Amino acid sequence: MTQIVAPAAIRAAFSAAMSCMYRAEVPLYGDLLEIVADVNRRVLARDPDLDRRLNASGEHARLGEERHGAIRVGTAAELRLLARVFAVMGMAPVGYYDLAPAGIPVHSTAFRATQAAELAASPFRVFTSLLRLELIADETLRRQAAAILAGRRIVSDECLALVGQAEREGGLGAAEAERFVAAALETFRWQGRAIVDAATYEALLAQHRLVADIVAFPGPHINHLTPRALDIDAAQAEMQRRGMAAKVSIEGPPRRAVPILLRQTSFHALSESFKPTGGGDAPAQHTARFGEIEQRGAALTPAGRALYDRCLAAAGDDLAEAFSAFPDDFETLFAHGLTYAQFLPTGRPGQADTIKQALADGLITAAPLTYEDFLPVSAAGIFRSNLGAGDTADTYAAGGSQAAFEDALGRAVLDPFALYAAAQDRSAAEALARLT
Ligand code: OOG
Ligand code: NI
Repeated sequence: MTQIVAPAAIRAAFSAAMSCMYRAEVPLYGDLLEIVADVNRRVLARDPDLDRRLNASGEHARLGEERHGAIRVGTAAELRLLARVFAVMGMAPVGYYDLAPAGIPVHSTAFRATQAAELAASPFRVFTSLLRLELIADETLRRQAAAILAGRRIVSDECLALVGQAEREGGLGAAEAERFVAAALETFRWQGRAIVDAATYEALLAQHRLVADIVAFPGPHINHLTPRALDIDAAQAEMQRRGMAAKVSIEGPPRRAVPILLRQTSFHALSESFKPTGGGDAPAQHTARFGEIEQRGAALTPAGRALYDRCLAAAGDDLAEAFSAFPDDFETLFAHGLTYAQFLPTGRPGQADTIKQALADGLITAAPLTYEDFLPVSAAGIFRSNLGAGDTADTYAAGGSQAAFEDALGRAVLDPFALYAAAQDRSAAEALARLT
């Protein structure tokens, strides 16, 4: 019996392979990695408390490797296939995001690890969107798009065989895991060629840039890979100093003493040449891929999220002003039930039966639990920054539905709030157990 490789190790290897590939495809991504590593070094040097906390939670070690990617698929069958590929790496679909209100004809989930120890080992996440073909207005084009999608194979036979083997045998041995990473990587590579002719590409583009991006190519090329910065304002300033075409504003909450949820900024799509089928034509240009950085803060409870949504809705020009109603010290945030927490022993000897008592006695400290997911409003902004001007369609009246998405996926998505609550409970039990 060969030794099974831990899914976390396969996930980490895949994340590293993706990073290497994207760096070669989009060299500016390499600059982003440099900027973020530099900013993170400086932040940790000036903030020893944060340095200690990230060490205790296991996030320090993962920081340099931390990134999320984004892909888009065309059919339910493709979505299910990728769910199986991600499952080999210990990644499950978490959350549901409807982009229709923002005029983007997709709905989405995020594949990621779900347990604290798994996230510490490799937090790699992939925001995965499913095209809603029914939103293509032109019926002839809709049918044509469906036929094109039905004819493509986004996962190689070798990869599929390894997925089957992992499912049957409960995992992969070292040699198979290595072959799996290499084979799975190919699904997300930009191949520089379309599977349609130039006229069809233009027709799809005229429908919606995203429709062309999803339907016209051999597979779900990775469209960005995002490193995690500990100070996104500093990273953004450095991007601008280097003359990168960074977006002016940062998506998400304002800068705060206790960062919450997720702040993101991106730089514009690059134009890349590709070959349409049919030959003869000069290479065409497609803008699909871009760069993004993010800063992750505290995960919010449903009450915290509701307050966040109210603040965001109320925000006019002054985001900081709109968020003045949101407490900004962790003790208050946690006491008011707005954020989840993780519990870290302080090192003082003592005994306690409950977390409350341990906190009161100073045996344990509460610290923010990091948000591991995405934000639909920010995601819409990220999608849009990637579409040319004039592509910003009105909202689609037909909103998506989680039930329809889950039907396509063939399973339910996991509830992020339940995962955070479970992580908090587990952290409490572990911290108490370590006291004695
Ligand atoms: C995904 C956009 C969403 C994020 O960070 O919110 C996203 C896409 O453009 O395919 O990646
Ligand atoms: Ni992103």
